[in-house]
Amino acid sequence: MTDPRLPGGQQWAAPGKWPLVGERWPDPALSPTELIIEGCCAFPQTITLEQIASLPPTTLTLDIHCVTRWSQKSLTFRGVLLRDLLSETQPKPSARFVAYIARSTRLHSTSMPLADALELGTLLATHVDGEPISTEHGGPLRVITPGRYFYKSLKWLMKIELLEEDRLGYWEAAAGYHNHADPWLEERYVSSSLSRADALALVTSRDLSGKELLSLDLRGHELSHLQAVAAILRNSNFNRCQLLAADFSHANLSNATFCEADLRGAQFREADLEGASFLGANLSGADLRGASLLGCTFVSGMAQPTCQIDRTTQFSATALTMLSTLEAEFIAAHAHVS
Ligand SMILES: Nc1nc2c(c(=O)[nH]1)N[C@H]1C(S)=C(S)[C@@H](COP(=O)(O)O)O[C@H]1N2
Ligand SMILES: [Mo]
Repeated sequence: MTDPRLPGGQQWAAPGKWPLVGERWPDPALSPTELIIEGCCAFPQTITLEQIASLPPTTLTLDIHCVTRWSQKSLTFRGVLLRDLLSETQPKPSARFVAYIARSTRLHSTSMPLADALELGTLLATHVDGEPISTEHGGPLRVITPGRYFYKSLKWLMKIELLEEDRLGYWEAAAGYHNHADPWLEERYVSSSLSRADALALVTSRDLSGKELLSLDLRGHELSHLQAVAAILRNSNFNRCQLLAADFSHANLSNATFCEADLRGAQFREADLEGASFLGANLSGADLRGASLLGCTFVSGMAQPTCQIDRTTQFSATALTMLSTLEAEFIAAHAHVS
């Protein structure tokens, strides 16, 4: 049975357990009390949080969908509509994009077409479920962009810039996250710039170490002993592959799928496996110590069975805290956890 509220490839996170993703903390050296609005508008402004609090509030209840495949049901955000804040500044007709910049050390950012941001009902939120948004989750002011993956909802909003031309955000530029980001269209990543023929040639060489190959589709290939140390293979599809003793140590496999793959003796030490799926895979003898497992799936697929693990499959105890209770209990019961 599919849940009509859940976009494809997502799973519900445990109720009340809202995961933390991306930056954990704002830059303490930058002041959190003001919001700057500038760029293509008649009246650039600096507004205090107090002024924002005195504007008519809007509440919005929505499900959030992270690109790493977890969703969280029914969070109620309160704040002011982007539309209401911007009307004061009188955006010029040339303002076609909006960029949000965070009060963080890397000046984290994201952007989108201004028309989309307004139409989606973007909210600059101060509260969630009746409480001020916590600092880790982006308080005192965070962007909430309904209808997009959650990376379009920037934490610790410091500046709104109205732009004539788009400027790719942090994740969009650094990690290949899709710039449109509609979860109902599964717009997670842009594809690798490699042609399929070039990608297959690389795969035939069995050595992907250090290569960057987003969204590679390798379904069903015989790839035993593949060397993929520190390779960047986000969103790649390894379903039903033979990957005996393959080495993915330190690789970035965020959102990769390994459904029904033969991964006996495979190495995943220190790999980034956020949002990866191992349904129906054989992980006997595999080593996942030190891997990051937030939103990773091992148990209870609709179509695929639970993965096979045993006492020769190794996990770090700390990694289990990143999993849902169901997943963590399953691993603790069957694998070697140290
Ligand atoms: N400033 C800032 N905002 C950010 C990010 C970030 O790294 N820095 N990550 C984005 C991503 S990828 C997600 S999924 C959500 C996570 O928000 P949460 O930690 O409140 O769940 O924040 C988004 N906004
Ligand atoms: Mo995300």
